[in-house]
Amino acid sequence: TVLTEDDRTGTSVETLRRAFMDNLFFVQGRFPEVATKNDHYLALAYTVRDRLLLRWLNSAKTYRDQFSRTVCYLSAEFLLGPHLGNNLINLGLYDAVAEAMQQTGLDLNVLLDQEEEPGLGNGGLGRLAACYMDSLATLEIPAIGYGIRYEYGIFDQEIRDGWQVEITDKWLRYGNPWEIARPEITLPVKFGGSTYSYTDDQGRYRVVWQPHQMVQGIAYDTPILGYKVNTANLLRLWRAEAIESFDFQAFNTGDYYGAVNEKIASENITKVLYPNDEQLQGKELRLMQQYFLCSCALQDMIRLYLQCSSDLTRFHHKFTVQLNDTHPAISVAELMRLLVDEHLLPWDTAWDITRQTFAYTNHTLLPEALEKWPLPLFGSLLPRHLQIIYEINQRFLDQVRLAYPGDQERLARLSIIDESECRYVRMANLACVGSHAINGVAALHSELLKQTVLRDFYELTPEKFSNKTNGVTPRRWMVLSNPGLTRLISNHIGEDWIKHLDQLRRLEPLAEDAGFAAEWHAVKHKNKVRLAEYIQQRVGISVDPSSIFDILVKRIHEYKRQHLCVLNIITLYQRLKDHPNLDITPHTFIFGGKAAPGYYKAKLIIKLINSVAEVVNTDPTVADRLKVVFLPDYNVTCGQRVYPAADLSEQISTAGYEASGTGNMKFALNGALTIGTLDGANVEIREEVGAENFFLFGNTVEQLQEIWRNGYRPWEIANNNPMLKRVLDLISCGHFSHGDTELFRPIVEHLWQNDRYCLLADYQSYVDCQEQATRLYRDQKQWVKMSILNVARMGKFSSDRAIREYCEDIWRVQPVHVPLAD
Ligand code: 26V
Repeated sequence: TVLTEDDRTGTSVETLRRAFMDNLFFVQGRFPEVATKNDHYLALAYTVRDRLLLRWLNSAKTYRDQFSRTVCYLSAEFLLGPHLGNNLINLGLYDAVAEAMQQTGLDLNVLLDQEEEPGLGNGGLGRLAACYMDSLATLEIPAIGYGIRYEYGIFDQEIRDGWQVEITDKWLRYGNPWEIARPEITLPVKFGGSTYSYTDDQGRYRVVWQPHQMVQGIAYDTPILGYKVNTANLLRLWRAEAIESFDFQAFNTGDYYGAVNEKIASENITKVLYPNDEQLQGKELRLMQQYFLCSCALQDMIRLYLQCSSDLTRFHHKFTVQLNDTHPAISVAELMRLLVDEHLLPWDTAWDITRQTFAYTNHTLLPEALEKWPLPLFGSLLPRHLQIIYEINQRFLDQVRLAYPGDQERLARLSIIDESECRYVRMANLACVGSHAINGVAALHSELLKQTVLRDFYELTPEKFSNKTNGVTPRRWMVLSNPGLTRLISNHIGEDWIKHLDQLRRLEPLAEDAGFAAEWHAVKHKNKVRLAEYIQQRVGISVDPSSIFDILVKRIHEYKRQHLCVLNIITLYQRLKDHPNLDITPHTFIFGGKAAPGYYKAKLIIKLINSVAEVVNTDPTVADRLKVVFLPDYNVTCGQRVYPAADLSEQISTAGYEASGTGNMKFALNGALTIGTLDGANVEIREEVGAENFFLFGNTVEQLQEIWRNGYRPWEIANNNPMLKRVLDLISCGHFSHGDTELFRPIVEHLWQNDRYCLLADYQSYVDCQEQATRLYRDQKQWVKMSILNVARMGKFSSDRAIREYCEDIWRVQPVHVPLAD
């Protein structure tokens, strides 16, 4: 039989071309002669979306018919990156669509560049959530991602005079073709007010929360398609709106402007993503965002549940909820409130359900990053939740007293309420008490968690703790971003590796194959040429693609030690000044990353990088042997250009501070070698790729502990190291700041006096290691071989592996196959 392809679902080049023209005409309302690039992008996006929707509706129907056990990933951030290319890859339609566009006289790459990425996250944590959504769908696991639809995502970064300037991210300006608004799915969320209690006619103790303010959450759905499967899961993001826009109570009573203000206040809740690394304790709006997300998500789950069953006591059989850090930890109290107050379950039953529902992932050991909310703020915004937390805490502490009679200090440390000076609600404690599983994100991090910030919880309930080392999706971070390497690999070992990354092992024998190595080198070189062109166009600096591309991209933070890399650059510069004919490996340093707007030191580090760049790039003595580039507005899109072009990956945080890192995995997967400390997932990467294929430097966690025990005296290190002293002096004397001796004083003085990240303690080791790496780079045969072996051994760091572990150990959830029937 001859099947005519449907324009909405067909996949032949001809059908795709026709569907595109149809959408250009009937959705964008344009004829070809006047259509803009954006019209073309949107017409193509709608063409792709139709194909997604077919799979999505099939998935939804399958899950509903089978009442499938479902993972709910609760996260304040989802840093998705652009959708179009990724959906084309996962649909298996990339080449067909490229062909269809070409036949229409268009270049797919130009259309891909039109997409403004949804930057609904700060960095690693949000990007991890996005990788996990990709893997959940690819592994055919029923899943819903619940998050916030921020009107403004992470700010766009511009660099002016070397300083970071923040620009609002108007990502929705030209519309978002990937979401479907669900105005009929709205849920009420209450804030403030007071509570009262009474005994109902059946003799039950009831609490009523009379809020001061009510808003409604509106669902916006984005389908997340797996790789070459029919599974498309749901990412449901919530937007806040006033409950009834203008016929509000206040309006009726004549207070028109009061009603307008109420509306504005409601809509502010989902206005903007908070940058992390900022003191959030006093930020009421941030707490409102968190509660808004939790309440919408849990009400939605209960709504879905009640569509198929009226017995809420089995809620945790249908849903398992992962808390992505403590941002959604109020969920613990909210689920209790919904079950006890609104669905009238007994406390103990509700508590069993709650604990069996939630699991908590910790993402940081930095004590100042552990969330706590001042009690007065918490109580005025969420009076009922504070009561519930007191009740949870009382019952919990009763158990602790039984386990540790008389141990008052331990009791105080375990308490959900911090009673020292000001009183606070400790969100990590709430998350631990309310969850059946707690995990860290790399082996070292999970160990340190048990020894430090969550030590008392570990001693109390060791069986709850496990490690789930992070991973990244090879679909976005290899197939989409590095087509050259993807093709080369697939030509030799087939395509299985894309879903089973361990298969990359089959590349190992090819590391000895000269022909393969030459091709490998050629792919990397091409990627470097492409990045060099981008750098030229973006910042007007010309860099040599045959120099070593040494790259450090991540959020700017003192613990990540971007300034350690700067000290090495100045060291090389100084050497060249001392010996102008010194034969060094031509070296291009590339930086990228945003600083939190309120974090002055981090912004000063950006200024330092740009100031050093200005001097080094224009000094005739250097003669192009050293180049320093700061790429503005580092984001997912930029990452996709950067990782494939890297020779050397900088992972230089102070040991014990980077929970995992995921950029380290993206670099190594794309054939960069790593220079790094024994921190986060670096430890495991080195274990996998082999110590001989990894440039290790710096003090270990244990050595640093020893240093602090004996007293850290950085000034002694500097005074005993002539080159280090010269480097620091060069900054201080204004060499990079047009003679200004004040500008960088905060950085230098701090390093010199009491730097908690022990930068000077790792300086010499880093400089030596850099030299060893750059020397080795001259032996291209050896380097390429190491690069191939790195990639061959990176299988462990697929997010598919991570998600499989979560499914087996924490979620106890199984794949559900979705057939592609109509
Ligand atoms: C928040 C704050 C807030 C206050 C001041 C300092 C500070 C520093 C960091 C943070 C972010 C904490 C959560 C987070 O983003 N963690 C990242 O999670 C990634 C995914 O697991 C992991 O790879 C990164 O190592 C970790 O930093």
